Amino acid sequence: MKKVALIFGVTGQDGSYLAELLLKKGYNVHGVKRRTSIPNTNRVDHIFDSINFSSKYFHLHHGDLSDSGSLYRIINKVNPDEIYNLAAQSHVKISFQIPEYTSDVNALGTLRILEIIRHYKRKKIKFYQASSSEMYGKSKPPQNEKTIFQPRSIYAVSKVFAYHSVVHYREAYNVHACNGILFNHESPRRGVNFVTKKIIQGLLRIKNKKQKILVLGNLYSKRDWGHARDYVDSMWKILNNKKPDDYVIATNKSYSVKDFTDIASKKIGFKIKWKGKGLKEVGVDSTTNKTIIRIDKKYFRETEVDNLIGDFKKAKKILNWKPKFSLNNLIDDMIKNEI
Ligand code: NAP
Ligand code: F7E
Repeated sequence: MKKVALIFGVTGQDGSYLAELLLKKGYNVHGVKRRTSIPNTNRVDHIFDSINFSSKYFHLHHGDLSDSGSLYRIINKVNPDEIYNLAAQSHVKISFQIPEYTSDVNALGTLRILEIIRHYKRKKIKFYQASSSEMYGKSKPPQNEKTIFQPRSIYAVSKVFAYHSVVHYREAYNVHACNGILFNHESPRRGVNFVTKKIIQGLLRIKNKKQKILVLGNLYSKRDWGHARDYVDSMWKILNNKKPDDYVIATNKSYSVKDFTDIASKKIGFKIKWKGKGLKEVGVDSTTNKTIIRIDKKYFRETEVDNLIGDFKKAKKILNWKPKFSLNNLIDDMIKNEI
């Protein structure tokens, strides 16, 4: 009998890679998409006519994390062995503008699924929760499973609620529930308003004379950036380890937004010279002497997470997981696909 997996957030970056991975492993994969006014399935459409997987084992259902009835209906219909909750309002900056919606989906949405699993009678369902390095906020790097959470946004606060709900349902009701505390991970499928994709897309458009300038926010925050392909692999390993537990998934290397911009621009064929300070800092292309990068305060956050470096020793030891992609490989992959 094929194992059945249900992915909330299947239309997102991670959901689409996870669906491919589980199909390759022989799962019957069900995904939940929310209603949008224009199609939101472009990251998974290829699965339906791929020669690598059999699309007869891939199914989509309409549902929404803010709608308990839809969650109950889908779980009851699909009767899954494993649920991966990757659905979220995942943009940190936007969570400052829509805090209530972000909390409803990210925090209560997770609780809604856990509550259904707790009362589910037909089988024991394993549950994976997409927790985030943003939860560490102000805590100094390197961060591991024992580091305290000091969230700096409602996005992070909502993820801390979800994290603790998972631990609580595991301890109080013996649910096989796990948190993957994933540090930033990117890919060609990354949303266009996250900084890595914005930088690569922007610089390539400038190179091709389709855009004049790339406007960024804080260049000095540091992130531990991995590749989404590596990270979805960890999700499956976390959920399929005998003992349910929580794991940090990261590369243990950290770069600033400025470092990322420098590496990507070199690969794309620019030689950037930085001039000025603060909001007046600009990136000038030395070949043409034109300013191609400037800073705008609208992209800064009210409170920033300054430095994230994940210590993934526990995942390495217990799950035998480690990242395959370096930052260089990640940027190459993103540039190649963007072209
Ligand atoms: P993403 O590309 O933004 O995908 C989020 C998914 O959630 C999309 O499928 C989205 O649907 C869906 N969604 C949003 N609101 C929903 C709702 N109300 N009901 C049902 N589905 C909803 O995010 P990602 O980068 O793949 O990240 C996956 C998960 O990991 C998220 O929970 C994120 O917070 C978390 N995380 C991400 C990172 C990272 O660096 N990528 C790191 C740590 C944790 P649409 O396609 O319709 O928008
Ligand atoms: O910002 C700075 C910004 O939006 C990274 C999500 O997947 O990872 C992601 O959250 C850094 C921040 O990702 C711009 O201030 C500068 O310091 O790409 P980002 P994020 O906020 O780290 C975590 C782990 C998640 O869980 C989230 O779901 O880049 N930055 N200039 C900018 N950021 C954006 N978006 N746009 C800029 O123009």
